[in-house]
Amino acid sequence: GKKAFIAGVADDQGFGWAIAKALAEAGAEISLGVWVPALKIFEGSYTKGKFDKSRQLSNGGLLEFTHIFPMDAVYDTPEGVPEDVKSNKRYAAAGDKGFTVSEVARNVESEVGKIDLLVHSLANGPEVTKPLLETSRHGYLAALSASAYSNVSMLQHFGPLMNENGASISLTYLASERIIPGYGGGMSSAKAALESDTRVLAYEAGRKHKIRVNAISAGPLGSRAAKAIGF
Ligand code: ZID
Repeated sequence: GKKAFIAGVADDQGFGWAIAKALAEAGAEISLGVWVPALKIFEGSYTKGKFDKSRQLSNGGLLEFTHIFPMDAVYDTPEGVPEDVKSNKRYAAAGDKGFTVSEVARNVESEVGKIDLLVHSLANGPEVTKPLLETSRHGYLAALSASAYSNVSMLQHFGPLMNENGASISLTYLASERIIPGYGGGMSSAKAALESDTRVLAYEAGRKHKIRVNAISAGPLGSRAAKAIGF
């Protein structure tokens, strides 16, 4: 069967979860990258059976995750992690195998092996509720880092461990090309970057790794992220 790695699942409400379920229905083996600050709650809810209803598959089985890796997609290498993050309780608890994109890729390679499907289902924009006109440089760059560069980094580090004919997918939003008030903080800019990068990475990673790179412009879903911005 195919092996999938999905970054950006922290409950059973979002696109990442729905994609995990669809891929499991199709027979894939699923591993997750869970944002470090959300990891403990996710694992707690998972073991306590809070997701059992949404884990049900049509064959009567339950959605299983082969591996769950702590991850923070705004960091690429351990050298790039600031001291205050390193010493943060939740980050320190993530273990010594690391949570940066390069470390997660290495951990996936040694614990899961080569993968066929790479899913980027994550975004973050600390100033998303502010209009672009009022967004700070810091907020703007944070949105681009978490929501767009994270995809570049994932392809950079996971590309070499993907099987030929594999595919990567990310989730974008129409606010990249049309004005949608409320999608602020540089999130519209981040999605525009994500879409442009998708074309360039499809060209580059297509040649380098023989994989496809795509993005889906999603419709509305009442995920945690969407509720946070009142959509
Ligand atoms: P989600 O909260 O389930 O997933 C986002 C995940 O990202 C969470 O699990 C976070 O823990 C994780 N995360 C945040 N920062 C980091 C980090 N630094 N490292 C690792 N993980 C991190 O929400 P979701 O399912 O809505 O989001 C998944 C993807 O779908 C994101 O790229 C969204 O931008 C995208 N998307 C969602 C929607 C929506 O409606 N939920 C829409 C379009 C795209 C959309 O906004 N009309 C109005 C709005 C929309 C569509 C139509």
